[in-house]
Amino acid sequence: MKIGIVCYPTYGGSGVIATELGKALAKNGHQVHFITYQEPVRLDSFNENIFYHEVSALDYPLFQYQPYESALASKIVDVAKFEKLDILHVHYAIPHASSALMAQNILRESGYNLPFVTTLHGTDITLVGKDPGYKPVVEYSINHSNGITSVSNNLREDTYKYFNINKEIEVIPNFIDFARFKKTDKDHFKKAIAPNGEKILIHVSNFRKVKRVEDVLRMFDLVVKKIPSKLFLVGDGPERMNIEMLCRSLGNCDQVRFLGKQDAVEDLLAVSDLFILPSETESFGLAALEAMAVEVPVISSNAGGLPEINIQGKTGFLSNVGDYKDMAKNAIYILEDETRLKEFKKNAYTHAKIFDIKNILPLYEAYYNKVRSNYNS
Ligand code: GMT
Repeated sequence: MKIGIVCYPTYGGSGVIATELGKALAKNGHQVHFITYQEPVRLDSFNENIFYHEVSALDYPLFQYQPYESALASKIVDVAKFEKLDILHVHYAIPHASSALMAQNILRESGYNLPFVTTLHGTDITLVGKDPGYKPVVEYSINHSNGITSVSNNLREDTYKYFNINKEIEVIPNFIDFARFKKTDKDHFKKAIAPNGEKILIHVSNFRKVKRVEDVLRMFDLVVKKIPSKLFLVGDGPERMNIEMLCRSLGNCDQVRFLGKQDAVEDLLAVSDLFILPSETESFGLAALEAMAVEVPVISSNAGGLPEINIQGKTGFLSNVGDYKDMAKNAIYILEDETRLKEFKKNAYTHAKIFDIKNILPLYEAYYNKVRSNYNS
């Protein structure tokens, strides 16, 4: 198949999933065309089946905002016609689904049929999409997608709850490439940062409000009083400064390392004992799944789709949003007993295996075939 993929190319779960999916499809013999405003960050190796088409939105003094949606639709039309795409897969509804719909209508006028699949990732529904400033367009373009997938059952339910959707939404969960996310021996590194055998807790996110990074610091403050430990904060974003201030006022900065954006997250996970994700909402929680693949149990909130990947009392624990005291209690329970910690690590890995890309890729391929045959009949 010749597949076009539209996504956000920067750091972020939806772009990561779109890029890794494209890479896996290309390995499986499909021709994949990424259509984005910048080369996706995870598109880091050459494959003869992968092509990249840059969307450039013309700047003009009249524009306060560049009309990216029109530039993207025009680029899709151009790539579809020239490369003879069979299907288009857009990740994150805003504005990708409406650009895809516009491109499809333009192409139809010249006799070219291009079905498209929209994958809903989370904030395109739960935060931004349902805002009245976007809702009518989001709802319309989801309803006019030829296929709709969501990354968790919870997000599927939320989409039906917040929007008037008249189509079936297929759940295809996010996935892990175990060739990259696997436990490796980084003992020398662990000894350097935790010379006295301290436990390592880790949080990875884009430091937006929705991630509640302050709860990570507050729960860590309780944990470190009972269990000698260190905290890695990986990522960057709007809340970073507030979090640094909080760390200073709690007086635990000596135990906390702000590591900024990191490409090789798997190396940091390899030395970690516990992953912390206390988000306000989280459609899936790919970062937590990546940790589990590297045998790191998870302490999370019970928001959104998190209970679908973090299993209470088995792969970790879930608490109500904001209940950092309960999170600390659960973290101490796991960390204070080596045998228990080992058991949680093993369970985390076993559960992550369900989401192996080898299991999920065929679901996307079958779904593309179904959408194509429905569209052409
Ligand atoms: O978490 C973010 O703020 C980034 C966002 C994105 O679109 O990149 O992540 C969403 O999509 C990921 C991939 O499907 C999911 O794993 C995240 O749970 C989801 N984030 C939220 O729902 C907050």
